Amino acid sequence: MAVERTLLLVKPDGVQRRLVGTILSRFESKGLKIVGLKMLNVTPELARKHYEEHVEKPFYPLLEEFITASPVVAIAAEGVDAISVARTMMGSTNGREAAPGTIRGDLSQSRQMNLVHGSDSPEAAKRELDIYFSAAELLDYDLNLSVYLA
Ligand code: RTP
Ligand code: MG
Repeated sequence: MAVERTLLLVKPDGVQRRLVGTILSRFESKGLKIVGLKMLNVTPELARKHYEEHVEKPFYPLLEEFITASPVVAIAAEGVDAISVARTMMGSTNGREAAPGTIRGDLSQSRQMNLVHGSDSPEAAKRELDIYFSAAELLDYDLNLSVYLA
């Protein structure tokens, strides 16, 4: 059990389908803490960095076209075992095979347009958080209710 940070993306299909709030809400409701949040266009250069393990694969050109087509929302999320918790919530890659109850299983029917990305290991999370966020954009704060007290 360790507190981890993970890089999550709402992919272009999630933004196009106006599911940003829904997807963010699922992670928040689960108890993950948002420590960074931004909307950006993924450039081809950024896509090659992010998906470096896939660059030589046959599906890469289509993946690059898809991920650069319109903005994404990048989320840095923190929690105990946040990396695997988020991956479990996302479901398997192909939306048609992803289990009901998962984000992809409930909301996607596509192998490519599967709404979300989540880092798959601590090494990947560190690498991907560095790609999408500067140190200053990742915030340390306590969750406590006193901010609501008048
Ligand atoms: P992600 O990296 O985006 O969190 O997704 P993942 O681990 O579940 O899947 P991965 O194998 O890493 O693939 C990265 C993304 O590439 C697209 N893809 N298209 N057409 C295809 O055969 C194919 N396979 C993968 C998907 O958008 C997938 O999430
Ligand atoms: Mg992956």
